[in-house]
Amino acid sequence: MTRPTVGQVIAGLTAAITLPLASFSMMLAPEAQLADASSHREAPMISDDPAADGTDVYAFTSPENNGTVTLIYNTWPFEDPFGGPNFFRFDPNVLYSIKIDNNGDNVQDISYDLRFRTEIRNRGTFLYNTGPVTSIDDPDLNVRQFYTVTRVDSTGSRELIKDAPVPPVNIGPKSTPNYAQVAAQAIKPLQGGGQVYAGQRADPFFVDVASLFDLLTIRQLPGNKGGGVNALNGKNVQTIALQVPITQLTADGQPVSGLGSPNAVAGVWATSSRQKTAVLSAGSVANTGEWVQISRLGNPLVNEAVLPLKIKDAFNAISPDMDVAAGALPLVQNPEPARLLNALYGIKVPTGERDDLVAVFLTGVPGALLGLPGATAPMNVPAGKATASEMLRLNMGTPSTPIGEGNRMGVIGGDVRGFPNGRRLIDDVTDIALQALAGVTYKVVHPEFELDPLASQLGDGVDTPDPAVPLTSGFPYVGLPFRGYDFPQTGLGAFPYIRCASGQVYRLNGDNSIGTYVPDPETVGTSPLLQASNFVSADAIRGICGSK
Ligand SMILES: [Ca+2]
Ligand SMILES: [Ca+2]
Ligand SMILES: [Ca+2]
Ligand SMILES: [Ca+2]
Repeated sequence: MTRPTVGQVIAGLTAAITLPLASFSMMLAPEAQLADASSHREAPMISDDPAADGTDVYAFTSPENNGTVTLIYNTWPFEDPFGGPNFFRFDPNVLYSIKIDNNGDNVQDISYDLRFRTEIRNRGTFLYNTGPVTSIDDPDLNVRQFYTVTRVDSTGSRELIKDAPVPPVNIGPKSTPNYAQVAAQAIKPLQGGGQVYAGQRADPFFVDVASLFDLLTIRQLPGNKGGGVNALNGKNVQTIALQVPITQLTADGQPVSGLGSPNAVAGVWATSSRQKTAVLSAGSVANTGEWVQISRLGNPLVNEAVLPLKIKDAFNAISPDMDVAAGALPLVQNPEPARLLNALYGIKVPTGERDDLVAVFLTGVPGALLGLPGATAPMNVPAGKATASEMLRLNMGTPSTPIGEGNRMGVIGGDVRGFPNGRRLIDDVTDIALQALAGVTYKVVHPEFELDPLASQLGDGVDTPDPAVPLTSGFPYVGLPFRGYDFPQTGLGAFPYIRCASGQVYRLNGDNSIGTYVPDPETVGTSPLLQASNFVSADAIRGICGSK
């Protein structure tokens, strides 16, 4: 791995700073990325390389497997469910890594590295699958991916699994008729304990990107009463999920005895890297040389919410221990988006240096501040020196949250099992960030601060992952992918028929009202039939069908 020196990074930044910044409206643009989809397309360079673009990182104590932590790294922002004949996949030329700092010095101690390869059974066809794929090793799956997980630490590197299968993408009723079953077969045990899954899933993130990107518009102010549109509805991602024993993550190899245990806090971030040189020739590309990090993601929203364009690409290339030298600290201490909240909505934001945001994003939050039991409870401040460096920090002594439970506002909602203590799939990091920027976390550190009444009501009006693809109660927890066949969503007008809850089929009128009864549904043939599915809720169907 080539690590740029601090000098190189600063030289690059200085060069970038000299770029002209024209008008005020142009200067608003980076700030308006305040609530970008977590890390979907957050920086100019990586937004041209979606296979490597990390969208979200999650780290939480596992709901059903005590003594383990689940680490999730998603890539491929805004991935459509359809996409044949060459469907979305992991890039065999990318090194995907999930990294851990377990002793609070901001330097990685463990890296879980994944490399993928693609295998094609029959090159004489254009088909991805030559028949229904009903099991993970179904011979009808023509284009297959396999991967290796390697754990790297100070003692060397060790393969935890080799040639683990990636499930097919979720294509449609003919190609992938029993998708959930096939996907479940792709969950594989890791040597030494734990398990892994790598494959397409529904993007569990939720955010009203379309609105927030329109100069931070909140559709229904102040944002805590719904009314947002989830831009990730109907979008998939490529998910890498690892579930590993806590004893393999702690510095001393011992279990974590509780929140106050000195080995409890793990810093987590994920990276994508490509080899230094790609040589193009007709019909092929040869990659050689050292690995260069091109995507980095720990906390959601930092590179998009806090960092300006001049530093975004460099931030993706450096490791957390270089953050202060790269100038990230003052940017977090005095974040532009907070000023934007003031300028656009008149919210009275804190004016002092934001030590609260430094704790949330860079150093961890002391448990004493939150009134956690035991004066030494660190919440998610690592033992040793908690110097500023951006990573997700999880206290591995945190009791797990069963899927379907927990407060989406995490710590500021009184639920210390959630963000910024690691990050669960349900954590509404957009609303948390908006409220934190407006001063809710500042008030915790500075009780004398007079909080604007609007601050704790801010949000984007989208509160949960898409309920059409529910989180799974077991590993890997991320919902099954949207099915390509059901997209694009062309509106109900594309459906001449509807199947109501009774199971009976009716004609659907042009104005989406229910029409005449179809006594023999066979006559519908292959006409599109509107029914409760991944993207039409049972409620919507009931709304049209009434009592039928
Ligand atoms: Ca990203
Ligand atoms: Ca370390
Ligand atoms: Ca088959
Ligand atoms: Ca939200």
